[in-house]
Amino acid sequence: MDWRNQKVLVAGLGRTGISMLEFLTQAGADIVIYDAQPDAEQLQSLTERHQVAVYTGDLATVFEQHQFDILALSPGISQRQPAIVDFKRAGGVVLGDVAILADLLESSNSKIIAITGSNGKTTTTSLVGFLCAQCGLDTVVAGNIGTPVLEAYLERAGKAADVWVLELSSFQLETAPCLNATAATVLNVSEDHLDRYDDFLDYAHSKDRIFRGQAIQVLNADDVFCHAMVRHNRPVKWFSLQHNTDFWLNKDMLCAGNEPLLACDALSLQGTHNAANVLAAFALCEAIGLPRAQLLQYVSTFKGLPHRVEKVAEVKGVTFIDDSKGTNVGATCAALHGLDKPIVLIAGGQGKGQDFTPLQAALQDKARAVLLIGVDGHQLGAVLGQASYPVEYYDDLPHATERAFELAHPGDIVLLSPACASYDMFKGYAHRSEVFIASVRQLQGSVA
Ligand code: UMA
Ligand code: ADP
Repeated sequence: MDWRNQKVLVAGLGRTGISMLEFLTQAGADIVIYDAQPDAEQLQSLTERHQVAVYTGDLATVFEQHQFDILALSPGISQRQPAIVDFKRAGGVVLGDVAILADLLESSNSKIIAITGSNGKTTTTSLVGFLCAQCGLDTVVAGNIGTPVLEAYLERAGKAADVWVLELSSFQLETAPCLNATAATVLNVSEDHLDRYDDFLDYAHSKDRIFRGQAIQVLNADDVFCHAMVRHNRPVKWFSLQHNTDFWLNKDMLCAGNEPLLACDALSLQGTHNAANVLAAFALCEAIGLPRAQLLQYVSTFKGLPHRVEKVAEVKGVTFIDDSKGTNVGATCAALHGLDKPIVLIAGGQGKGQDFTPLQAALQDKARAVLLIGVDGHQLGAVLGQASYPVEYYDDLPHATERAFELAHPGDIVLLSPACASYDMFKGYAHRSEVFIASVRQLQGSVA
């Protein structure tokens, strides 16, 4: 795409917005910036590097004052707000950073592996990136995982990569009309971000956009939404924790059809949900031509990521596990399912409009107690009804952690897996982990 003299409004001054600004400036676009509430630090670093008009406050006013051809939108901003709906209705084009990258890579020989899903995106993206790099490919890992795709593109300074491994959120997919990945997956679909979508189906539909183009589809045979996403006349590779399919889990053995690949014990990654992530990673890597023998050689050396069902400490026989990245109901259910000891669960935070009901069954016969925090803690507690285990509410995480230790018996697990976002009480999920781990360390000190 020729950006020269295009009038572009870059909306959002987070990492994505800055990367779009940097790229579009180099590409010769005529840029104006918008952010509803930029912080002082963002503004200072921007004005040090760019001479560009910055608008804040009401987006509709900016559209009234200027004419734009294109709105380059950050993923945190919903394009369903009336000002953007009107802009599109008047013929304006809305694009995100992933669409810009897709256009840049269109005529290159680089492969793209695209990964979305409600849960397991970061783990699978990291694993696929690791396997590609170990197999000798010049690999870029970017997207929702943390590094905006255009930041990664600019860092390469024009050097083509063999493969781009992209973690894509539903927000990023909304503004990516056609990615044309080489291989793409929807790992699973469970409720999340319902504060931004009309309903569950609307959210699922945004994930399906990852298959636009000609991508080989890698789909979860255990997920009803994935079945609805099959494109005809296109290769599909299925993975499953239940059924004999292209890549599946047969008891404790990862298999490809009838061929045993690897025992789960050989993996550093724990839990059946991670077996699903590994199977999907195999399917994606093979889809771009990586040899199975090499994948098998490297997969067991991949270490998991922090804050995802990660053991923190054992104190007087009680194991503390940090799953702060369990930010929706599906993730917390998967974490509970994968642990086979009595559990004191610490949960709660911002519920994002989710239905908490599936937690009831997941906690049945497993919960020693449930301790709830955060703005939607009471809403979560309400669905547990007349539970056979104590359900208590706390104003902060350190007190909940202390109480969890009191309630746990030796041999039990204290699991932080909130099923909620963290922003009501913390700077993010990593900060929530920090507070949890500090509380555990304090308990350790007090019993030593
Ligand atoms: N803003 C507005 N108007 C709004 C909302 C936000 O002006 O209505 C402004 C804010 O004031 C802020 C800026 O937008 O200055 C932030 O933009 P952003 O929220 O798009 O954040 P980025 O820093 O660009 O980070 C984004 C992703 N954030 C979101 O999708 C919310 C990051 O995912 C991602 O790592 C990064 O791009 C690089 O691709 C984070 C996330 O929470 C980790 N993702 C969600 C998830 O994983 O569940 C989808
Ligand atoms: P995402 O990037 O999609 O949030 P992560 O890989 O960061 O996913 O994992 C977040 C949490 O989701 C984990 O801590 C775990 O509780 C849960 N999880 C991971 N993989 C899966 C999966 N395949 N199915 C269900 N839950 C999962």
